[in-house]
Amino acid sequence: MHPSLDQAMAESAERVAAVMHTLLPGLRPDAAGVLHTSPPEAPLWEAMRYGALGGGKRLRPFLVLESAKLFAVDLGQALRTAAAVEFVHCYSLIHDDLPAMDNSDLRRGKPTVHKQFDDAIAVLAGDGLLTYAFEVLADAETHPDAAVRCALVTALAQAAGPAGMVGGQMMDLVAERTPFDLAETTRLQRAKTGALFGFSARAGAILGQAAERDHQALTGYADAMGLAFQIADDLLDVEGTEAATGKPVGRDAAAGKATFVSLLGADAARRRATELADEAGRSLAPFGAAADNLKAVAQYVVNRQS
Ligand code: GRG
Repeated sequence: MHPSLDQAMAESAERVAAVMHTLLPGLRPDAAGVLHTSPPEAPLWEAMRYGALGGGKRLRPFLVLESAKLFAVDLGQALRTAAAVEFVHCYSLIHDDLPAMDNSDLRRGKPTVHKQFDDAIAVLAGDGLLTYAFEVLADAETHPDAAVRCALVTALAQAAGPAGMVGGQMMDLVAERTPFDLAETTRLQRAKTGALFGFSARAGAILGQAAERDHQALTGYADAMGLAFQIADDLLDVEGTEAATGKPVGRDAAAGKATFVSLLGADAARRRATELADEAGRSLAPFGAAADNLKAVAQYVVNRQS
């Protein structure tokens, strides 16, 4: 990775982690302000913390912070938005790992939430993170203008919901028993993975009440970058190792699922990912050098090992 991107991503991850820790404290007072040392709901908060804190590349928060910089958005507002999108991402990983879905034991190099706790707690921890993300966005601390908060909530709901990530996950289940072609696989991945990247890249424009053309430039960037990310993910599933990725590999082929690699072949998939990363960079032309980190991250997602 380019040293300056490496440093920028590490700084962003540290800042977002601090806000996520604050938003997910170990013990919380109840509605009456009483702090119980061992309340019955404690395992839920513990599982939410386990699933959300520690580990992960924190890519989506990085996109939020970099997009926020383009519009001189207040850092505190950007960090809360970044934490919210990471909560949604972590919820999706917790549920995706469940026996009813991918049935994975390892995530981010650690036992998955249902392995560490149990299936029921993992379902609740995912539900808790998902709903809490919207509580964070809807809070006046995220933005003083209620219309901006409402736009954030709407955009994240669209990205995460049936027209976005969850819809993509449904298509993914169908893809296990129906051969998907390239167009169908692209539509699936745009929804399952790309929609949340799209929200993250546009979040700064929403917070900064930017012009429509800026939203469009960032949408174009995220669309190409998200597909490049997914092609790289498919390549890692074939060529990567469990030790480097921190999660099981070889799952797509075992499930008989069409991927960009199975459809295009590894070499053509790699070339396509590189083209898409370049295309993502070109979409950012209106922002000039201010978008250099976003350009660099599009190249990084193609070349990453985890
Ligand atoms: C409601 C039971 C139930 C399940 C829904 C929504 C959902 C499950 C799954 C969403 C789809 C999903 C998990 C997509 C995976 C996208 C992806 C490649 C994730 C890995 O992202 P990285 O590489 O991970 O950014 P880190 O760990 O670095 O954050």
